[in-house]
Amino acid sequence: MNNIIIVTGVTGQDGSHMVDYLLKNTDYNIVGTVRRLSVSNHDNLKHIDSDRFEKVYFDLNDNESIQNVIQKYKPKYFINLAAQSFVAASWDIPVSTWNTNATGVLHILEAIRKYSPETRFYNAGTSEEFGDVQYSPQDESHPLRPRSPYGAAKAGARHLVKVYRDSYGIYAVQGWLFNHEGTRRGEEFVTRKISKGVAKIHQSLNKSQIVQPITLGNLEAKRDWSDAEDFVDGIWRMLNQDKYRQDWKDNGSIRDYVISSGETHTIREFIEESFKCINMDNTCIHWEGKGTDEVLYFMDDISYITAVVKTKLVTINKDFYRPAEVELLLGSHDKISKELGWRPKNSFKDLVKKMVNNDIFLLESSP
Ligand code: NAP
Ligand code: G4F
Repeated sequence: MNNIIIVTGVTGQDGSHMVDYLLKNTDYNIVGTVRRLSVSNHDNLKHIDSDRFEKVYFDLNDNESIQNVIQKYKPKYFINLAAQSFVAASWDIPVSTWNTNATGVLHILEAIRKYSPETRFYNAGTSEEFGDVQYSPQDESHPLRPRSPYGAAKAGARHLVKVYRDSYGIYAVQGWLFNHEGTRRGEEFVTRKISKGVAKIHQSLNKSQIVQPITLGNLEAKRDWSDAEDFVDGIWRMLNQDKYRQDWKDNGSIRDYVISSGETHTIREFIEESFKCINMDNTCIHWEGKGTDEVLYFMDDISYITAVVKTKLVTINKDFYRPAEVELLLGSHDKISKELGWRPKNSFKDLVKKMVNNDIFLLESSP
């Protein structure tokens, strides 16, 4: 078997962090898969300068490409981080979401079975599979109750991963990863939308320009947010349970694990924490109204004219509400901590600060 790891989705947040992690912590050669797009989106890879890294074209909706890379490289590990990952879009493009996130995984499993059965396979599972949650914190025993086509496709993939593991003895795992964010997060996801919006507001206020409010949907949903850079190590541990588990010799059955921070926060809290990063706390920002009429204002005390100027910072648009919502996510990382020694490192506050500061830096350094 080759000294090769295939990582899919390397233009994305997790895929690019995984490449960084593997180049730093292992001696493997990394083959990263990319899609052919009219406009290149390789920004998350531009810092990589290593002769151990190469890119190949691959598409989860093209079974030929899946078979070709697995037959050609027969990798030691195949880490599938590619997906249609945006939950909100999964109602608009349900069939391609299913094809990419479920059928694509089945094609990978089949290709591994046929051409490279010793390959260890990781598929990116999600807390969205828990969906309409029954208890908190959610752990590995929580039932799968998805609320979106995205969650349903990931749950379908999970069943397939288990079927191939049980039927053919393939080392195939799928973690339940709770939300993880960072400076490489796509701009449609709520955390990045907020951090970028706050950075723009900061710039506008500094330049005495008109402030563009951030327009959002449901502020009451709760998410268990972590730093994406922490999570790739947890994935690597899941792929190497023989090295980490004390009970491996007595019970070598491969297990799927939850990775989470163990804390939950509303979208509203993320917003308030983000504004604190630009020195706007609850003494000068103020929520008014209810539901879709709710607005967050900046109350600027202009003492020389003894007036308070109210500037809109956040408004609500019902278009950003979803047909069905996952109201609460809170994960238990007890099992992976105990069995594989993984623990979260970066706190919620540090994550928010890192994201807002990065977006301020990007804005200030752009021409
Ligand atoms: P992301 O930033 O959206 O990256 C997704 C990657 O998948 C991109 O490189 C994208 O390529 C690629 N991709 C999309 N469709 C593809 C297709 N048909 N064939 C091949 N590649 C395709 O997502 P992420 O946040 O890094 O998430 C990584 C994985 O973890 C995903 O499977 C996601 O569903 C899952 N997950 C994420 C979280 C989270 O909070 N981030 C939590 C749980 C699970 P392009 O750049 O060409 O679009
Ligand atoms: O940032 P989000 O789009 O992430 P979501 O839906 O939780 O999914 C992310 O985490 C999953 C793990 O649990 C991953 F599997 C998935 O791939 C992805 O990485 O939305 C978070 C919350 C939702 O409750 C949404 O309704 O934010 C709420 N929200 C409120 N306003 C908004 C907005 N979400 C987005 N994207 N945009 C808004 O304007």
